[in-house]
Amino acid sequence: MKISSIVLSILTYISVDSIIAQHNHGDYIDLNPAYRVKLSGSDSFDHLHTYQKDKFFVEGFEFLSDDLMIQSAGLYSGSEIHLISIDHDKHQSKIVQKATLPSKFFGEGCTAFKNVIYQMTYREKKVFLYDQKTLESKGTLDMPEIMVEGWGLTHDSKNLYASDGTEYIYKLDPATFHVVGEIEVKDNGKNVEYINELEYANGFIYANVLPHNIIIKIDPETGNVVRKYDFGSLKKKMIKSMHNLFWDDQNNVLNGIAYRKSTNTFFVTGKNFNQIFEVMLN
Ligand SMILES: [Ca+2]
Repeated sequence: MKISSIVLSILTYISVDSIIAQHNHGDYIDLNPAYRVKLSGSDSFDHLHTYQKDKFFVEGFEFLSDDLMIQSAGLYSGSEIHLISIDHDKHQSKIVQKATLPSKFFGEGCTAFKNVIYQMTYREKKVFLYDQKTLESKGTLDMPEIMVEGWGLTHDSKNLYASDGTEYIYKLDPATFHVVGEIEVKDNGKNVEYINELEYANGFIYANVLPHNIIIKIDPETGNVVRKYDFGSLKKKMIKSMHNLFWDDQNNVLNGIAYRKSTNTFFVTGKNFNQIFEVMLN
């Protein structure tokens, strides 16, 4: 090989590698804080109630009915899918049923569509399916190649929507989990990467953004962020009440948004949070 071709190969390698780093479209998402998007500001919301909950590494959160929720709990050797009953008078929640993932799978976003619960995995490229009532296994599907990892999941009346840690939200066919469209999320023209847990409500997609305390509201037609809600002060109050000297603020981030139709409110939680905040987003 001539010296010039060696130099060319090195240059090609470096430039391809840096593009991957910039767009996070490598094998895995780079969690280097230097790549993290800056988000600030808050639109107003009303904090209505605080519900107590058991602490889990929450990766998915959604209402099945008025007083029953699904929750996906992550981590290797600790991943589960939960049915949680909600007591709206006592403001308490309780796991009433659960299924456990094999230890080599890390549970991620979950959603229920036509009586089937879908639970994605972080880097294992599999989606686990369960019967919505019994949590009996309904098999698995493969995640699309284009998705780098599995992060958040939600649905509208026709499709599922999944995030993979990049600035993209993929629209999926529920029968096959194949990509049928994509949304590129932008805030004032700048890509918002690290899109995490998702919730579809009233024509918009609400999303957590790692590692922020901010929930963004996205117009799925344009990908534009139209509202931002900062939960930093509610989280701080919760941490104070926990009296936990070893609280890991880096990992215990806001993650988990569930829309309750009957009250038009959102139930918001996070990784290892012992509370759910019920809020009205303005
Ligand atoms: Ca959700």
